[in-house]
Amino acid sequence: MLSGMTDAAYVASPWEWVSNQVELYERTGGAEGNALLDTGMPIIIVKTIGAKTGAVRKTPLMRVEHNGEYALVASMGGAPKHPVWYFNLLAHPDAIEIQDGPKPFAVTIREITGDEKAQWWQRAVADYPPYAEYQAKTDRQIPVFIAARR
Ligand code: F42
Repeated sequence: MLSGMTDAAYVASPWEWVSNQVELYERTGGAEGNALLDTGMPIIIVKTIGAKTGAVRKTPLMRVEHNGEYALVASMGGAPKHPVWYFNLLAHPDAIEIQDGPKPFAVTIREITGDEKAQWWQRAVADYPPYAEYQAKTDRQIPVFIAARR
């Protein structure tokens, strides 16, 4: 566990289907609750620290993995605004953990742009095709971060 994450309290997502998924995933070490609803498509859990509250937040995202790195796609279903966790990542980049299986691990993160983003975007859409629809339905550029194990 990283310092800074030890003392902060966990505050669950106000979206019940999301907080339920996190609870099931953590309780079973990723054996259950590891896919998006009934799609069977795999997810990971990303822990961030709230930009304003300092609370621990846990956000399921689609699993887009390549050579041990993960793309974190701030799509939120193509909503007009970035999800709040995007700002949490920027505010506390040194306190991020990913869970992809039984145990969480600490990661470094960086937001990507240009050719690198284009390449990862292809991977993201290959793993989860609705990302393309989400980008088409919003005016904002959907941010993508790369997370790498520390
Ligand atoms: N969302 C994605 O963006 N991309 C994905 O690939 C994705 C996949 C996915 C798979 C399974 C699943 O269950 C959910 C999935 N989601 C995916 C949804 C994702 O988990 C998030 O729920 C969604 O992106 C919305 O994120 P959000 O951070 O905006 O969450 C809102 C609902 C939320 O939790 N709001 C809290 C609240 O109380 O209203 C605040 C949370 C927070 O971090 N607050 C901060 C703080 O300091 O504590 C700052 C508050 C502020 O106002 O700045």
